[in-house]
Amino acid sequence: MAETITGRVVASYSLDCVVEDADGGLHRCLPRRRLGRPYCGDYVRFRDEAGGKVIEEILPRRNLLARPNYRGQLRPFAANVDLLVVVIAVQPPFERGLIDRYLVLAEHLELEALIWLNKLDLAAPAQREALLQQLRIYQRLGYPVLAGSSLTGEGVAALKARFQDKTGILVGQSGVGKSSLIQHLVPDRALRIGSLSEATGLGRHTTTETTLYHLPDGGDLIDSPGIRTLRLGHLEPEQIEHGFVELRAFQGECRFANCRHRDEPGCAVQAALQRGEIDPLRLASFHELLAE
Ligand SMILES: Nc1nc2c(ncn2[C@@H]2O[C@H](COP(=O)(O)OP(=O)(O)OP(=O)(O)O)[C@@H](O)[C@H]2O)c(=O)[nH]1
Ligand SMILES: [Mg+2]
Ligand SMILES: [Zn+2]
Repeated sequence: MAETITGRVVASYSLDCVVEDADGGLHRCLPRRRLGRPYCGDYVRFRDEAGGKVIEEILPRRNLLARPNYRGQLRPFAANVDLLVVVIAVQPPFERGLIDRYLVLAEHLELEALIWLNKLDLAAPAQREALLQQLRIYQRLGYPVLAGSSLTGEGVAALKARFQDKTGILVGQSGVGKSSLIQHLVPDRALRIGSLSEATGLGRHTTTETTLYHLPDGGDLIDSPGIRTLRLGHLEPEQIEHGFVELRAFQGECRFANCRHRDEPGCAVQAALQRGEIDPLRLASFHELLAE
């Protein structure tokens, strides 16, 4: 029997997927029936058999990202992601609540997260300063905040550098410039799609659901059409609380074990808020997420 080869799923279609081996070779593979579905980003072992290439094993995943389908059910689409880039822009204006939501997701999935403020070319110096000031809270919490423009390319090199040895995805509301940014990060995107179509033998017009691209200077990016609708599935209050890094420090400090940090007596979080140690907008986001 042929040896198994280790590779990574770089494109997934409805039935089969494309696996890339260590030398960059692309292989169209079908999973063994009992295996379940491999997703883009999965590391797998496959075997070249007479009838075709067959995935024998999906190696343990670090995480699995899901998004809702047209019926609102969560469906996985990407595995083994390290970095979540939250894209916001000068225009359309951003809401801090949405940023917080993405950061809770990142903490829940144990992803590194960073914030990229795009379309900086549209802001005069004073407005730039004001916007970055609004985002300073995230830097204080430990999330890198980068800014630039996918139109002029300003700042993009610093963003690229963050992908080194990582698999990242971009999320953010419609119109912030995710697709434009991907053009910068993966300039040979069309070439990649071409060779993937060749590997599947399905022709150039097959729509991949999800694709993993290599950045020229290192690192990978997983892109998927519906990625922007990435959202929190059902999370328990404890999980939401865990997603706010500044609240973790107070775990077990409130008088009541199930304290939601509103107006309960002996609340350590409210006390920290009074001392100015907790940002009121962050606490408001926390309460908003709890209420859903
Ligand atoms: N001025 C300026 N315009 C930009 C920049 N980046 C993108 N745009 C424009 O903003 C619009 C939206 O950009 P897209 O890249 O399509 O945004 P998107 O996030 O992919 O949007 P969806 O696919 O709907 O989620 C386009 O008209 C872009 O040309 C930028 O850095 N500066
Ligand atoms: Mg887009
Ligand atoms: Zn409390």
